[in-house]
Amino acid sequence: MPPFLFVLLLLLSVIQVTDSETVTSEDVQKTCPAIACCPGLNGFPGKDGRDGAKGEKGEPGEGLRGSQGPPGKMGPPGAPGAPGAPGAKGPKGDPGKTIECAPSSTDSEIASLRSELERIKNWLYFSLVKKVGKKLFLSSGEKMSFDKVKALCARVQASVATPRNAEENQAIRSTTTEAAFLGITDEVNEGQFVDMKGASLSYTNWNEYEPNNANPGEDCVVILSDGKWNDIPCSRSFMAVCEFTV
Ligand code: FUC
Ligand code: CA
Repeated sequence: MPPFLFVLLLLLSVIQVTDSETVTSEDVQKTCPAIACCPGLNGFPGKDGRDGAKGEKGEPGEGLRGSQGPPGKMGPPGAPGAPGAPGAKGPKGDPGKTIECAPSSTDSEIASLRSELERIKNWLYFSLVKKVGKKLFLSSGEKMSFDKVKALCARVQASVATPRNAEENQAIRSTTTEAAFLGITDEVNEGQFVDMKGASLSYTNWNEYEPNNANPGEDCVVILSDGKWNDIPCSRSFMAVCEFTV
């Protein structure tokens, strides 16, 4: 066979194969050396290039809207409102009933009551009550501690008997035949005897050698049967004598 005929046949067979079969990369690798000399055939696509630069943000999508959520918590109470306007005037009430009033005391009745009161006071002053000026001294006839004497006198709106002069001292002494507490102590400052309001004394009638604070803690004072004073322990029991203001 002549050489040009051989080349012609070879070209024809190659064209037939290209038209009738899909050429794969493998085929190319297998066949390329044989067709490398063949002009006019296109190469295969190259590999994918690198990712491009990030694009601009797109418009919001138009997806489906979700269902409505549950109601929120109740808010705090509001400030109280202004007071309302006064209500309308009510209907007129029923007429009142006439009742019989007790007759007021007559002058003669008042005079009678006053007279009776004076007689009762005389009975009291005759034996129990001693009056000096605007003061009344009265004994309960019982012995008790100083604290109880204070409480008893306070309960009858009086105070513990406190002589301010010899006349009052004699009146107190005559209310009882036994020693009685006086409204005098040195509980706050030992040796400084004061009255129940803390005021210093302008009148005293101490017994000889008294006050001596014997039996440690003699912070209270009693009036003895002869009218003289002695300091004694407040916890001991003596007669209660109160003074009232007329
Ligand atoms: C005197 C008094 C005391 C007590 C005693 C028995 O010493 O001063 O207070 O009464 O006697
Ligand atoms: Ca004493």
